[in-house]
Amino acid sequence: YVHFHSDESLRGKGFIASFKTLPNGCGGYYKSPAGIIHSPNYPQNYDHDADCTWLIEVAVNHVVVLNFVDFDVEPFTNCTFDYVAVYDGPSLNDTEIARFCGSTLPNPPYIRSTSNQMFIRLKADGSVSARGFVANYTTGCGASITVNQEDIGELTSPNFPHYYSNWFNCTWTLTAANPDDRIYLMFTHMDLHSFVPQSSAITAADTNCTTSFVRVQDGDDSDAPVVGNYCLTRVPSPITSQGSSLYVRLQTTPLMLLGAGFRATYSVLSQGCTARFI
Ligand SMILES: [Ca+2]
Repeated sequence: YVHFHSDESLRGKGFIASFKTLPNGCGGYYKSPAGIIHSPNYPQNYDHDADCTWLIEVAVNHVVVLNFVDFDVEPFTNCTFDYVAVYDGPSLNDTEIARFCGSTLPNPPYIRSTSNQMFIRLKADGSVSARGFVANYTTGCGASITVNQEDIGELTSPNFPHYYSNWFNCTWTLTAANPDDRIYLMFTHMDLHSFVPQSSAITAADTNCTTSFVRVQDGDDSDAPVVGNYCLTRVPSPITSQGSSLYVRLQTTPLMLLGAGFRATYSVLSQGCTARFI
């Protein structure tokens, strides 16, 4: 993405830039909700001295889930010669989640970021190369979110407002930055549907929100009191936490009907505001 902007006064010569694609797949910026990355030249060997970086960015308040499906990088103790490193954020300066080499699939094969960006680097030295790697990535849902007083954010199911078609089980913890404040959660969309078995041959729509639902709990973990389970197209009333946190869980099953999922906005109420209602 290149943006050129000028104001109303003073002119300059402008700029010239050239570009080229990198057909062998040495890195890139990936912004789609899901995709595949692979090492340069794959399935042929990567080049000596390869230094390739990939930045994956998914929707805000979601996480990147990376899954290696093939892996073959020159092995050596501590991966000193060639390696694939995964960082929890947008650059090399972020926490290194893992570093891999060798010819066995990374274990566990799934690597999750804690925010919506993940950075991956393939670094090779000047001798001995190998086939490299292939990895899928998808958008994972769930996050721990600290909410400041001016913040208004949104939670959505993955791919919202498009139909979901996956098995999700994800949680968001919303915590007010100021422990005296309350979390205010307001649902704007609810569209979750699924079947439940009635007998061996009959299924019925799940009207009790037992298989696909959004659950809100009044606290910061799954032990907190349940405020409600929500599904179908019933948009719940706004929810205010008793303490400074709400815990939100989305569960869907592969046996569901089409649904767009849910959307909610969150913000904080200052303690002075809620105190009047107690
Ligand atoms: Ca090497």
